[in-house]
Amino acid sequence: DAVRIIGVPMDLGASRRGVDMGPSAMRLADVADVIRRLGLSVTDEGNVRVPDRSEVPSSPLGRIGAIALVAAELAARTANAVRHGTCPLVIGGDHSLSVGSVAGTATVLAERGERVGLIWFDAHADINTPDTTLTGNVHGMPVAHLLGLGDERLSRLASVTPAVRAEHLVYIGLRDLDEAEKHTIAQLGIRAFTMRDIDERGMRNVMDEAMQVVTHGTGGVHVSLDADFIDPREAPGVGTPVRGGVSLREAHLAMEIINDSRVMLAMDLVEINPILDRANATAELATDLVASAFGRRIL
Ligand code: DIR
Ligand code: MN
Ligand code: MN
Ligand code: MN
Repeated sequence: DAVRIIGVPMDLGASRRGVDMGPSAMRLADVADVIRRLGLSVTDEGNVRVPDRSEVPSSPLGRIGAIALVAAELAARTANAVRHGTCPLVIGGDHSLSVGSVAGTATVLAERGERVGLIWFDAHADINTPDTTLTGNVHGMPVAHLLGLGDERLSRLASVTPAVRAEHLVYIGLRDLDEAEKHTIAQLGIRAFTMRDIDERGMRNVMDEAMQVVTHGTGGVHVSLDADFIDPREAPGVGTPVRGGVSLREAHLAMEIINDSRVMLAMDLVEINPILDRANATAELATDLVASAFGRRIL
């Protein structure tokens, strides 16, 4: 079993600065060695090249072109890793990068006549389009584009459109949505587990049902984890903290269940913001979560 780390030091999809330092924070937390100690062979491919803010338009929507170019490069790198039977671990970077990573996984599965399942761990649904967004921030839009909506520069990065079908997507951890996003989720019939579902039913039940959704009729699963999924008391160093998130143990249990299932083809770990962190606590916590997803066991 092999893992390829791909860094995406990008914050072009965000208005607040800082998540471009996420890949450095994860490397300082020794993410490669931590995975290696699980007995996996790990290569760090370094970073995808991201233009500086000074090189791109200053309006959030004006940056879509630059984000699309970064995402296309990331899609190619992700696809290459998956095609070779290795698991890409994409460390970000704002969540807009996932239009590229998930497109890469979807492209390889399409070559095999299969579709990708997607688990989106996030406080947010990230399902705005340039028409519905209230902020202009592209990190609030990757899911819409993976479903084939929005701007064609972001929605056509995979060899199949949409990259992901609504019935193969599941959300876990939602607690902060815009009205238009709630409407889109209902209209498309997307399976969404909010914090209330986790509170009422427990993470084990939620994950069992989620795994059924993303494995039914798919050839494998892409896991996209926004660090704001975890409660900001434990993970303060994230792009957009929202109170009332999952506990550290709930997050580990979710990762352990993913590892048990053996279906994960690729993983994104995004939205780490060292500027808001206590020392490097959030990247260290995220590194531990990655370890659980790649097979670390307590006993
Ligand atoms: C909001 C916030 N829905 C937006 N989204 C965030 O900007 O579209 N996503 N923070 O991570
Ligand atoms: Mn989020
Ligand atoms: Mn975000
Ligand atoms: Mn997100």
